[in-house]
Amino acid sequence: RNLESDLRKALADGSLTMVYQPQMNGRGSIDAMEALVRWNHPERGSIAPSIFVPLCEESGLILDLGEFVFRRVFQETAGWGDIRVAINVSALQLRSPMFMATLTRLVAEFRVNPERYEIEITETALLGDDGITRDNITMLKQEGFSIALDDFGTGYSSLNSLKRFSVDKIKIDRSFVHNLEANDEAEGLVDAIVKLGRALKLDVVAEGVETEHQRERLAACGCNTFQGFLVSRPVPAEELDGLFSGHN
Ligand code: G
Ligand code: G
Ligand code: MN
Ligand code: NA
Repeated sequence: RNLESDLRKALADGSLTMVYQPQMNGRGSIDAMEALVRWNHPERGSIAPSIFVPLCEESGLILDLGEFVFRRVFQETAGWGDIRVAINVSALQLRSPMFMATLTRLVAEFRVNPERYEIEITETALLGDDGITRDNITMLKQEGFSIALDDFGTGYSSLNSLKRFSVDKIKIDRSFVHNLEANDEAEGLVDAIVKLGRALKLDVVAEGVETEHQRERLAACGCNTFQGFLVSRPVPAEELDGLFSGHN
């Protein structure tokens, strides 16, 4: 059967869920949680977002998926006190003229404070540099959301676009972190990214940190905020509620 029609159903029937992965800072406390969508297919089991997010983009379902994600994340995290939450947004979603209207409606419906939410975009989103994307990012910032650039270093964003779009945070792609095990060149690259981030006054987070050795090498480069299996796998909201509910 067709995955696309299954996906349409999944958007309605509850088999899509969110999990949350912490970003831990140098003081050992949690700076933010990244929300990640999961699909537990009734027959095929778990299907990776790297499969079904692109499928949503090709089949016109990406705005529905995007709305599902905002709605569910706001619902699940509204009571988390002042902890920050990062939400991934597809480049196609950002290119929609309806994007901000939908988001503003959900912010009002769930009474969340946009300053607690960080929108993760990929470098691809900045590449096209079309007017609608630019307006959406400007409006996101005006509403109080912050912007994180995901998978940093794998795309083609110019230094110019980091400034022009008022990016707040860059996330060092996990391929660089992975290579820290293997070679010195990787460490040079990470070091350069951290310096770049500092020069532009951006927060820098390393992704995919799995080992103590990687954490040490990152710290040596001046990067002290980490996301990855070393800190925690992504977990469902139910497992986190106790952690944050006293935060208010
Ligand atoms: O969680 P995982 O590593 O499997 O995610 C794979 C990819 O799917 C990542 O690049 C991530 O950015 C993307 N992704 C995860 N959750 C979401 C989401 O809620 N919305 C969008 N657009 N992409 C997501
Ligand atoms: O591209 P993005 O950063 O949005 O996606 C994060 C993805 O990376 C998630 O699917 C998450 O499950 C996965 N992930 C999180 N921590 C680690 C890790 O330490 N190692 C690896 N290989 N993947 C990770
Ligand atoms: Mn991300
Ligand atoms: Na990433």
